[in-house]
Amino acid sequence: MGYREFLNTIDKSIDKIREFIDKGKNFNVFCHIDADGLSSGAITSVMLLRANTRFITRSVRNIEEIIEAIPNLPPDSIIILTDIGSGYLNILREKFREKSLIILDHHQPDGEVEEGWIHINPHLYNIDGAREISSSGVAYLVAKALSEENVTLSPIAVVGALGDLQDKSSEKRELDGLNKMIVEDAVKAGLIKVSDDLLFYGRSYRPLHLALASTTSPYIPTISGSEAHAVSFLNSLKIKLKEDDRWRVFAELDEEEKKTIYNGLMKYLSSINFPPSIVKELVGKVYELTKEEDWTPLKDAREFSSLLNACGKTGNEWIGIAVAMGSRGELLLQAQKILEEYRKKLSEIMEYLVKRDTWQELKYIIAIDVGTAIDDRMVSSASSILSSSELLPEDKPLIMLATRDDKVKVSARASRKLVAKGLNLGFVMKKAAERTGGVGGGHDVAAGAEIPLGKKTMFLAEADSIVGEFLKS
Ligand SMILES: [Mn+2]
Repeated sequence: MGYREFLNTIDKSIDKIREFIDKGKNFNVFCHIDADGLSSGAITSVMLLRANTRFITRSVRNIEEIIEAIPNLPPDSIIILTDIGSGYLNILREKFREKSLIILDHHQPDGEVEEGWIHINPHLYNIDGAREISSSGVAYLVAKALSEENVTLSPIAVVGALGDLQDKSSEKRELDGLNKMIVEDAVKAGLIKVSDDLLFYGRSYRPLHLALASTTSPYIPTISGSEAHAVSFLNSLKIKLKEDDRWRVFAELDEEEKKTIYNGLMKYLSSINFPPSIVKELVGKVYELTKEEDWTPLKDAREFSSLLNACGKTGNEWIGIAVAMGSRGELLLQAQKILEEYRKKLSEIMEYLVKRDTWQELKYIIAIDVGTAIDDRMVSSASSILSSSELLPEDKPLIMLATRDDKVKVSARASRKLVAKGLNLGFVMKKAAERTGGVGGGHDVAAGAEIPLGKKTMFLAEADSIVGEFLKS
């Protein structure tokens, strides 16, 4: 659908971007703080660096931070927004009509852009921005159109797409659509190797029990986060953890052993009253970054994206951007430490959430209000894990709320089945936020909002009734 048109538009906008570069303009890049946001920020930064421009890149939590920052920029600087912006075109246009904006995003667009602005968004060409391409992919296509040398950035575009869980639309976890074209670029350039396997975390370098305990996508109740449970589970299946004195890793298991683990997990899950189909999420394509060291999380594109996500959600965005731009050494060690701590915290959060004490079942939605118990920046990761692990009823979307200062951060996720029935969470978040004095938007399967603290109950009631309207019709 519309691929050619989309790519043509990118080609056309390149002339304008090149003109800005030739005129020696200053660039200011704003990117969102999740893995796709930092990846797209890094891709744009490398593109500008290679074009010998002067630029500053910064990450932002939300659109407000951009709206506050723009008036303080040098008056003739070029402003690039990545992984944020398309959902707020009217506000941007109202406030910054006279500025030059370039928006590289994949969220559902709302409103029109000012004439002369560049707005690259797959939705404008009937391409599904929730599944077929991420903002990192958009930034990558722009960078590649500007200069062929930027093909080296294709693995980072893959990392960004996986960070946004764009591999979840297919039966087996695999990137599709324009993402697949980008994967092919990376494969052709010898930068990525694709294979089929079980997607355990650290499959090529973590001891089996640690890899199993570290896997959170899907989240395996009572095993994810617990080394002791992982060990006793593997022992019960008579899987050898060691070969002589060396710990074995998943990548070296034979097919028979992999099958034993897969079937063993299904049996185990049904024995503790969880759906055995959770393990289906373990099967898919592995995207390996061939040039990375074997023993780092950068080797596996999904782990690379968790590393960026961890940096972004703990106030270490710049470390993530630097690593995605190519820094290694001391910075990578720091990033790995951040990742380990983040994963520990996330697994504590998941343990708390799967107990279901905090869940509230409304007519059409499941609401979880964590108050200040969970950092608002971690809420979207937690809701992604919950929703992707079949821990939720398939027929109700999840709406999670966390409080920071006088604001409530909302994160919403829907199953593929609900989206197939016509539910669009981006629309739900936008409408419910509008009616309660906040802002919201996103994708059909995953969306978010920010609302004033006193409006939680009203917001949930609005969301419940809007979801109901979608599902009744
Ligand atoms: Mn994104």
